[in-house]
Amino acid sequence: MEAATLNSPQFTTLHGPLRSRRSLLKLHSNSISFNSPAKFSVRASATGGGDSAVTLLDYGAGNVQSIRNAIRYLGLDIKDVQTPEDILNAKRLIFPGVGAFAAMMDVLNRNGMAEALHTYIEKDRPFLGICLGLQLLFESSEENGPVKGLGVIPGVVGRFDSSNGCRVPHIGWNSLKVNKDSVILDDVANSHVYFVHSYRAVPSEENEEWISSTCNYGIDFISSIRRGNVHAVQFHPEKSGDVGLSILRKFLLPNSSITKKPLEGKATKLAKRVIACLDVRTNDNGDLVVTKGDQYDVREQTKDNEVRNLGKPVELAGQYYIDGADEVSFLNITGFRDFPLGDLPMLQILRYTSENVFVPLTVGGGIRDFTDANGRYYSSLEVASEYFRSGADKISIGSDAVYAAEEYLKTGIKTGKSSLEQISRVYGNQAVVVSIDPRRQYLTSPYEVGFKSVKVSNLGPNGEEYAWYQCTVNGGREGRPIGAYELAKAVEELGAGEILLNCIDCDGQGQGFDIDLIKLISDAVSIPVIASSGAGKAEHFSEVFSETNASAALAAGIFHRKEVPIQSVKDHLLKKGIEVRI
Ligand code: 1PR
Repeated sequence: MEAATLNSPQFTTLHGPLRSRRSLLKLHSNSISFNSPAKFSVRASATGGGDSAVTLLDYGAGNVQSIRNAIRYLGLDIKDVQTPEDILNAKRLIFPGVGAFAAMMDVLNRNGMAEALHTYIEKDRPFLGICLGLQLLFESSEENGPVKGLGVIPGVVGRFDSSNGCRVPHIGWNSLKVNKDSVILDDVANSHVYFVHSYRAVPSEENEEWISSTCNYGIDFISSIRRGNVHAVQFHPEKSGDVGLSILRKFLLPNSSITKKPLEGKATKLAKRVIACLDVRTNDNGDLVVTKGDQYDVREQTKDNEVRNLGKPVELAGQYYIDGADEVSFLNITGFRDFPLGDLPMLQILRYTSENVFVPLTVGGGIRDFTDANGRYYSSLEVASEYFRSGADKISIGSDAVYAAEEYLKTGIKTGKSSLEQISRVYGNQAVVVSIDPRRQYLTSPYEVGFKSVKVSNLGPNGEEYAWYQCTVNGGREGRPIGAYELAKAVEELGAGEILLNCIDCDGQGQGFDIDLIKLISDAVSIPVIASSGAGKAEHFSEVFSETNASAALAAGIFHRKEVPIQSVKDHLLKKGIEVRI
């Protein structure tokens, strides 16, 4: 096992395979104060690994931090593949394919890894491919192609079709139909697991003998394959909570004496997600705290006007994972003025959170090109890469996406140079969220402005019947000449994979989501939309899912103030017949 490098001696006990998620997180939060940057030190990135080591093929194109964390959580060392021989000599090989298919095959072919992988798999050596690590086994992929794969399994990997009403990318917790003795999926039948992808392989007579489970998203697609010791999954076990850890444990520790209760669930389809959001910023003492605004004002209405402090970021994120959050989002809300790579504690918060939280983590704030005081230039891609390396699964872009959309709408030209375009090209659009911060502007007539407006459900202060939603930048400080509708459509074209739709008017008010706004945007785009701002009770979640096409709902204040537990929200949704992950 890798020695942890945190200063705190208690921390070294946290990664044993025998601890439950609950006890582990309890220990974690009791032992370290996450407000104090001085208590952090950076963990070594790769381990040497002895005989018990798991060999990991990381070809350098994306975020594989999550799978590293999951392997270490299960108590195993990691040996990184350096040469094709490392593949051939592996005792147990994991290939977490990330990025784009063509780029991946190019790297694997150039450095001889593709051939070694083919040989390893043909010899029936223990293999687990994840996501692209499943797709590469097929004959070819249509992603930027056709591009040839390893050709071990008959079939072509194609794109999901959004014309049948399914949002692409397929993001979220969907159910598995396990249809043969799959070994690693034996204990998790009918559970939700986390998918994030736009391309998929479909079952056919030719590949039928390989298929161990399927999933439905508009069509039946292959969610896992197994033949002998060769396994591959389209979903992300390292992001699928206890169910995912159980799958990894079965592959990595097949002879483990730990008997775990089967985690069988009642999943039937893509679940609606409940997301906990942590707005993070430095308070007046220099500590990074979770804060929460009222209509984006995060300062207390007291004489000292101090920043509202609702807790420690890593502890709260860990708690929300235990409580059943389907995702956790961190928004570095002063990122627009502070350079995030100078903000090491934010990166450390991500690192420590991702060691123990096995659901997707999104981070936003300050993702843009930046030149520091010494004249050193950092591209937005570098900023995003640092976030991914620190454990983020998705990054969220706010202000910079507004500027990119304005430019695109003005010229009609995709320059490929905006942060949004660059990051989605390298990491895939499923890894890029655009966070919109609109403010409602009432109108007496829908023709008063050149932006898309709605007939509002509640009249404006002067009896206005219409409103448009003006986008803002810099944490709501500056209104821009673009509406939320126009922005959403533009960023979808520029490569956003998901939209986080806030509403400044509703933020922190507890009066419910802005249904008019969420309906407008979720009907306008074919990528998933996360409804945000205004949740005050469980009924607000069922309302937003019943009345709009939102794929997920996010809340902050009610969870931080412990007014409504995440589980109560989910129980309520289940009672209303809305499928959620349990
Ligand atoms: O512009 O790329 O640097 O990103 C900045 C990010 O920080 C954006 O995503 C922006 O939404 C966020 N942000 C900036 N200032 C604030 C602020 O509050 N002063 N927070 C802020 C936005 C809104 C939600 C909130 C929901 C739910 N926070 O994330 O969590 O409204 O709250 P509720 O359930 O309590 O109503 P860039």
